[in-house]
Amino acid sequence: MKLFAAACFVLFLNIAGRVAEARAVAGDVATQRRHHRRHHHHLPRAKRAHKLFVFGDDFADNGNSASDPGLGPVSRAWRYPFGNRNEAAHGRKPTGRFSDGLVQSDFLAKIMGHSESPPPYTGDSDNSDDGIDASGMNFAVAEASALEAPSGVLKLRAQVQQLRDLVRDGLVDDRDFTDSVALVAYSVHTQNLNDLVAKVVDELASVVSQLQDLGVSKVIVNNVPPFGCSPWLAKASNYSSCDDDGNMSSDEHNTALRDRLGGEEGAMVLDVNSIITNLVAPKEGSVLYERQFAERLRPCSEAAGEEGGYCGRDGGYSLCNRPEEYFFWDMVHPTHAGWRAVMQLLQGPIMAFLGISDLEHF
Ligand SMILES: *[C@@H]1O[C@H](CO)[C@@H](O)[C@H](O)[C@H]1NC(C)=O
Ligand SMILES: CC(=O)N[C@H]1CO[C@H](CO)[C@@H](O)[C@@H]1O
Repeated sequence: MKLFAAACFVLFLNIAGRVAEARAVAGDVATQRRHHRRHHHHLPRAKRAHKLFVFGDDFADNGNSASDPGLGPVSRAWRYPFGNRNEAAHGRKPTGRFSDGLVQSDFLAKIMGHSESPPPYTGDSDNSDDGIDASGMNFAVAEASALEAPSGVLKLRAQVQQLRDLVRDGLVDDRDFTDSVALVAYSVHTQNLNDLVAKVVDELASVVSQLQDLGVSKVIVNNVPPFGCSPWLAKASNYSSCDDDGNMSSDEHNTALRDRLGGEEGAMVLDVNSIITNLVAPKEGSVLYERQFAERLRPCSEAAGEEGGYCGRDGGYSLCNRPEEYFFWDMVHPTHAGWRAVMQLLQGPIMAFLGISDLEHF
């Protein structure tokens, strides 16, 4: 039976009200787990080779964006000081990740028992007749949008189409989707002009159903971070407080996303917003969060020096000495340490949703 047919079957059972359901809510994280898909979902202990398919933007991109320095800031993740904390595996070189080291998709892969994110779609020359990498594939690309971009490309949809094309070409088949996981890491700052939030959330929901129709078992969808707490907006207060208007537009998106996907079969809205809020604007006396980062709103690297400078432009930025003490790497992206902390705090709910029982340490 084709997997998408199975998905429809489960949906039918759901309508008939005969599917056992267990709902786990951890903090503000709406997690939902069905006890039954086609069989009990317990991952084998020894080797978890379940594939991860990654979609989204800078939060998850591990090398899909263009590296040409002539493109300016867009390609900065391919230049020093990006990646300067990378482990020897990457030769301490930039990899196109928007961080001093790893990004969210890497830490999700670690939770699943892989060493880092599956390879980038554009960087994978091993798409031979043997199919794709055993860990899956990363389609996320920096600056991806949900709706029509100026270039006329539906970015998230186009990423899903890339996976669909691999299926069509026989490089990905049903076996690759067995117990597979998709991450949809969309983090764009949208304001609710002309129902934009509703349109974006509709598109995200559509992307989730497209992935489920392809046969992906479980889909994790990020909610958006508190934009008002990004250095970009916190700069106005010399990095001493968050901007309420910025936060409010995040909250609008996240409320709409939760209303739309909160109870969806096989989907989980990952509450990165609460975790980041706790880490960068901890409530007074919240020892657990206050101790995590010495610098919560100030970025490790920011524009300095020459006009038009930015992190990644020669002579155009300042760089901190201890990135591990900073939550933010640059004006919008977390550091390696920032992502690690976020994903450690979300590890429990993710394990519950994916049915993983072995705790990975990272
Ligand atoms: C901003 O904050 C830093 C560190 O707290 C301080 O050294 C600096 O003087 C402040 N700048 C302004 C303009 O207030
Ligand atoms: C951490 C923080 O500053 N949160 C604020 C973000 O904005 C909303 C809406 O204005 C406030 O309620 C939060 O306190």
